[in-house]
Amino acid sequence: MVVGLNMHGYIMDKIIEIEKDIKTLRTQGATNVALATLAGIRLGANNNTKSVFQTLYKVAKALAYARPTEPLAQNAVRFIFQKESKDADFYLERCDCYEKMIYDAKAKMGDTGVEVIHDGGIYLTHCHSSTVVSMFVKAWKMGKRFSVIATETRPLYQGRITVKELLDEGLTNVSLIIDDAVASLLTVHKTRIDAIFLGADLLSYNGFVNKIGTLGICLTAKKLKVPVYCTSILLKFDPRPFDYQVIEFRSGKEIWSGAPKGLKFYTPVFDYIPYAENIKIISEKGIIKGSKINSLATLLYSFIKEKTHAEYI
Ligand code: RUB
Repeated sequence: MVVGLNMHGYIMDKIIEIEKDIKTLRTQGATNVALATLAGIRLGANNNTKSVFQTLYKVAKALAYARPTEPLAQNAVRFIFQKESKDADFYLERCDCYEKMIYDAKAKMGDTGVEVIHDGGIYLTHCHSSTVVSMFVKAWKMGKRFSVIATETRPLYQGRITVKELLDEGLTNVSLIIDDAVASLLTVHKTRIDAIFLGADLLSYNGFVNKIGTLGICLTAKKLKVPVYCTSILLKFDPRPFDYQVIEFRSGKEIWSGAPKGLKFYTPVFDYIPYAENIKIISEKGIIKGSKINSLATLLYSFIKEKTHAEYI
């Protein structure tokens, strides 16, 4: 929690609001969480505090760890706080630099991604990934004509955000299905789903993390040999061995706000999906297999493996 910081009240309030938006999912998706974290650090940097480093580091950690499986935001903390400075401008520059890294990587990845989107294709997606949406939009603007089927993604219906954004951008063949229809769609109409495009919150050595429901989709796709593209920049790499303990559980009220008293819920919001033959990662380094993630990510972004300056003090 962002509390007890030496800051002007209104700046503190704005940072608390950013944190709340991340926790309540008003700000959702790995990229948006990382950008919100940068926005919070920038606000703090404009606060004229005496203890610049300590204050900004606390803000950054609170926002980047508001949701546990967001290495894109957490790697921002590693990158920005490698060095201690009394100058707030230093941290503003580091924020700009990290944001540019995100956008450059996304642009490169988008160029690669559109190559596997073809005229007449029928593609499935799950939840709301800004990365997947921008890839579809880019391909559409290039003149490719294809269909997208999105799951509604219970309990918070992020699939509705996906279809609205695609329709707003002019895509004409967009459908929404309930999550439970995926297996039947892939089985009964399997020849008609050309590929599945998914986002990722976290990339690990052996698998990736994405919205609950992704594992079921991937297992069905594996059985039916449907290609799965996990679209993710390598800045989402977390070098630690994946630990199921980090999977976030949320309030049962998100499933049923008026539930009968005493009802219990099981509420993980993310799945961990081991890499399989049919899963490839669309990244800023091209289309790669999961086994290449570790070497490529740490070569490209060596700071991911290093301790931040703050971890030493
Ligand atoms: C969002 C989700 C997205 C990834 C990738 O879950 O699982 O697929 O975060 O998003 P939630 P992006 O709604 O719980 O945040 O491609 O925008 O980084």
